[in-house]
Amino acid sequence: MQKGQRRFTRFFQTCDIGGDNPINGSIASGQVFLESIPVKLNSQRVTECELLKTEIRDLQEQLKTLKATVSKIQKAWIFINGNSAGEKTFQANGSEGDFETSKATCSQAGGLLASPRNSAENSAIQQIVVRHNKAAYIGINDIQTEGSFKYLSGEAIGYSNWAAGEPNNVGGIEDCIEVYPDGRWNDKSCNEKRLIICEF
Ligand SMILES: [Ca+2]
Ligand SMILES: [Ca+2]
Repeated sequence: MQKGQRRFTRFFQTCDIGGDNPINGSIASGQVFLESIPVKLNSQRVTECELLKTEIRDLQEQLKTLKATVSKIQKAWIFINGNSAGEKTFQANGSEGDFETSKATCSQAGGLLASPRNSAENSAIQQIVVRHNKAAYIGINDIQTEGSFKYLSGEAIGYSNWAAGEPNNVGGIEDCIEVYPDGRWNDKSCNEKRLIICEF
């Protein structure tokens, strides 16, 4: 998008658009209200200004097409094996691993081990667990301080969905969390083999 950004900058300079112009706010959404621009320029700059307007319109068209294409690919991708909740997409490719392997696998794929922050996200994870008929680790643990469950970022959790009687830290070694097919959580040893679900 750098090329496009340079065009916008040139457009604003050429067409005398100030930094505090109200149309600035609409650029982020990919729309510029070209017709509302007050133009009091010499003819050469007006010509260049018009040219830039055309180029920006072309870019807007390209952006629209690109967005539509990305949206289709995203839907197809989710259809194959994933689920979405809000901004997140959850994916599993059927591979399994212990907690560290799961974490590394998702990280290598450019994502994060699934870390549900609300019931919608937990439900999306649950559906994948059901589909694969295999419990999965999530990106939450109390490895650092017993009983203090945190996300991989170190942030304390604000949402949980424990099964009855959990977390119980059986044998003093249950510091990771698995999600059951009913969506409930159980604290579990980090060394079991579980379905790997990543979020993107
Ligand atoms: Ca524990
Ligand atoms: Ca447990």
